[in-house]
Amino acid sequence: MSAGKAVKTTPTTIGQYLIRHLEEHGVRHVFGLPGDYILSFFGLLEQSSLKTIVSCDEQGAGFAADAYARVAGLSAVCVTYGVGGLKIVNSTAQAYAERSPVIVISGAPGVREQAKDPLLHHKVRGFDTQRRVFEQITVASVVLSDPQTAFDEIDEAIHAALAHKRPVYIELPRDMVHVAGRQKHRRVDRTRATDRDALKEAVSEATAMINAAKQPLILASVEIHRLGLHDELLQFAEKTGIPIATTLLGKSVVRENIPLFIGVYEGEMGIPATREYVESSDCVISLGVLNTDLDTGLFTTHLNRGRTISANIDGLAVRYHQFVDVPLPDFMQALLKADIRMRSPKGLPNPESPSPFQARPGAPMTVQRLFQRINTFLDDHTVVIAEPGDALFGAADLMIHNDAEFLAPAYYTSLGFAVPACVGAQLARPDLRPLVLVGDGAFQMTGMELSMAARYGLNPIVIILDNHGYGTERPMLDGPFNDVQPWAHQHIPALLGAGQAFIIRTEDELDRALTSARKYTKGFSILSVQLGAHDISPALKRLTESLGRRVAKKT
Ligand SMILES: Cc1ncc(C[n+]2csc(CCOP(=O)(O)OP(=O)(O)O)c2C)c(N)n1
Ligand SMILES: [Mg+2]
Repeated sequence: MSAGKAVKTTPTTIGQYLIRHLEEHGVRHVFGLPGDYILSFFGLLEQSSLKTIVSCDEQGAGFAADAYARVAGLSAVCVTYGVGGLKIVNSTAQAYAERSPVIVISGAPGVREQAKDPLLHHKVRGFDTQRRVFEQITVASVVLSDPQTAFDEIDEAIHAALAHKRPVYIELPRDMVHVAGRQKHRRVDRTRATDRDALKEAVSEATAMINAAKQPLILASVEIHRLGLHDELLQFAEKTGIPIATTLLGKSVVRENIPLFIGVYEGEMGIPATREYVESSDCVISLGVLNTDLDTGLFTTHLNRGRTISANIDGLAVRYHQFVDVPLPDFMQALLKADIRMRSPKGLPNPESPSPFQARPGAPMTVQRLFQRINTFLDDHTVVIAEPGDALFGAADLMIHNDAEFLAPAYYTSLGFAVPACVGAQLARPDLRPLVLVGDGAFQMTGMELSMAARYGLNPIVIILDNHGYGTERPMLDGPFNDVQPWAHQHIPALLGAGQAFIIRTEDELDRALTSARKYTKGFSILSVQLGAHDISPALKRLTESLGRRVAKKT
């Protein structure tokens, strides 16, 4: 703890002002790892209502913060200069790409220390090198080197994170933490106002198109989640009887056990019945969808702009008619009030609902059986966190019980996310128990961040899909570079002084381990599921088969 004074109700110093604004925006935890350039700010955090969550490595803190922001709407990660800051470039890049509002706070040498451009430790090129890196991967990057402007800059940065749903960078030179700032000026609101006439016309065109359609369909994704429009989405579907599909990145933007949910649409990677229904729709109402390679099953989707209403944070189009200054939330609200006829579609595709699972004693585990069993294990209090790799492809077919209970970096796809993310997710939503699905390769990157779960009393269930290497890469090009050093996962609890672990080879062992994990709530459970090196999920199989067919057609 620093020897500073207790935080006053009226913030006076730059450090206090920053903390107070995080608190006011509902942030309760700050993830990070200290170093001398940020140490006094950590001292200040100790005196506030914010709880610091210290990771083993900065990247772990970055991923935990990313998950926290996805669940709670805003988060903060706090690191030292250079060696810390540059380690969270990857997690911040992911937060940028997938619209997750993380506030990156980095310490820095003091303004006075920087004056003669000395070679201080952790400096790379110039003292502004780190900020210039972050400028590329954030929507605002500020250095609080001037007490006259620091408060305004903090306001602007937090506002930008919330407005754009993307990360921002705040650099705090260490001699500025306890310096009093100036009374802030009024922030100029630069958000563009909604064009009411354009909104009216867009809704009227959309309404006419939907009402004339034989088989309208809602395709919803990640931006609906980031804007917190889950309730509006569900109300719209239920009021009109229009079925909903989601994309992988937007999985769980609506709860998946409602009759109107028809599955995850991901081109040839997805379930054929869902794909056929979506592609035969004469009016696709696409809400918050990003057309990424993975979300389109490597661009195997077939959607026609002439049959689409497409609403995004960055723009709106009804067929080929583009509208400006019609924000997605306003469009959704207006659609909800529009005169759209109710229908009751029959024969909707029914994504796999969890059928009873009978373990076959002694039967070796397969990826397909693993996911079938997990599907029966999920309940209303589970948040599924899936790591890129076959864990993510397989998880697409799981049935998620409530909205916003599935997290995955399904666009940027950085490995190493899932384990630290479960810490962020559970701290943001203590009522949920994380179920982590992670490959053995990815687990070697950040699995030791389970140390955070041990330290802060969290109880995720971590299922390691141990297929002895980089399984997703083997069908593309195999070689010894896809093997990983086998890890004895059963020894992790002894190492970390917490939790329990199981090595699972058969279906009945999986059953027993899951039952035990459900009951064991005082710490983490690791279930290391031993799989064949070439065994892959049905989703990945569908994709590789369809790609294979295409290659065959061309040759
Ligand atoms: C940080 C990072 N490094 C490398 C990759 C490339 N990559 C994609 S999948 C994959 C294999 C992952 O192996 P594992 O975690 O065991 O999952 P599996 O493919 O076996 O299901 C790799 C290395 C990546 N996506 N992210
Ligand atoms: Mg693997």
